[in-house]
Amino acid sequence: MSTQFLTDAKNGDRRSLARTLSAIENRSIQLEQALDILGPVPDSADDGWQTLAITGAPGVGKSCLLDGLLTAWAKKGLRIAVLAVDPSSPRTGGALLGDRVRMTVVDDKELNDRIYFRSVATRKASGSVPVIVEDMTKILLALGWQKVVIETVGAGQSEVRCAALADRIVVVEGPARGDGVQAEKAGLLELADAVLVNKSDLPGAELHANEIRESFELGIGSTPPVELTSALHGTGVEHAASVLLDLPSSGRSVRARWRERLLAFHERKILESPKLDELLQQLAKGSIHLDEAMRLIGGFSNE
Ligand SMILES: Nc1nc2c(ncn2[C@@H]2O[C@H](COP(=O)(O)OP(=O)(O)O)[C@@H](O)[C@H]2O)c(=O)[nH]1
Ligand SMILES: [Mg+2]
Repeated sequence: MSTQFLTDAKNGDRRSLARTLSAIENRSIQLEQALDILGPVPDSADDGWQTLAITGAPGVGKSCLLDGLLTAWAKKGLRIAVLAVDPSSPRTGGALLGDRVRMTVVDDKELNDRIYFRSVATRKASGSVPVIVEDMTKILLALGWQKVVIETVGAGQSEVRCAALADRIVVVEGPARGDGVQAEKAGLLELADAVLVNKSDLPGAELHANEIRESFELGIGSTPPVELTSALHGTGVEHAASVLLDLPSSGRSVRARWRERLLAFHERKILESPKLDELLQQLAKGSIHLDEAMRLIGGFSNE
């Protein structure tokens, strides 16, 4: 396969960038192969973040909010790429199209050379979505995008793992629905370096922000910033943009994040093992046990 598109992507051609990401998405090239041509993934230049996840339930306003945040960051001169991950929708419809439609910044002639938007069609993805998203993120950083933002819904293991790839995690919430902070939500909040309670133009937003602050105070460790925003009216969005840009990693989230990354790493080893098919066959026949299968996959220490 010709790798001219990699060279063109490196020279700033957006269509070639799209093609590069598609090749990563459908596994027709390996990350290492691409990085040989693109050059290495740079280390973070300062102690700020290179990757940020925006996560939360569908419909809370992640995409609208992200549009406002990107506008504020692009105005500061930052070059930012977005990967919008949506498990439920084919590329031609549903929320994926919705995510792109919300990104008015992409159509802003003053700012759009600093923004790149890409959706990840997870239904089409062959392989583990967090692995694909991780590789795409590395490609974007290697190509000189200063920051990569991953938008992902905060339900389901695969989506939480996509979020856990990022240096910082922002959880977006909506106004109170009268059920307080449920255990399921608490699990996601455990990963949060900041919480944005969006739709502050609707009743119950302030109440929910307080419920979240209280639930953090009951837990151990530091309380991350909890900010109110209205993406619809732009209220609080610029403030949130500056809070997020300088956001430190909350000590509490670090362990939770590494737990997710460890699990993802483990999964990657299994899914990418050349022995996987054969081992699944043997497991199905009952000729080996799970622990033997794990041992045969290898790559795990303590053997
Ligand atoms: N009232 C109100 N509606 C909002 C706000 N932000 C987003 N929405 C609406 O919420 C819906 C879902 O927004 P979207 O950004 O697609 O949510 P996502 O699924 O979390 O990405 C859309 O109809 C938005 O117009 C807000 O601040 N206030
Ligand atoms: Mg969205």
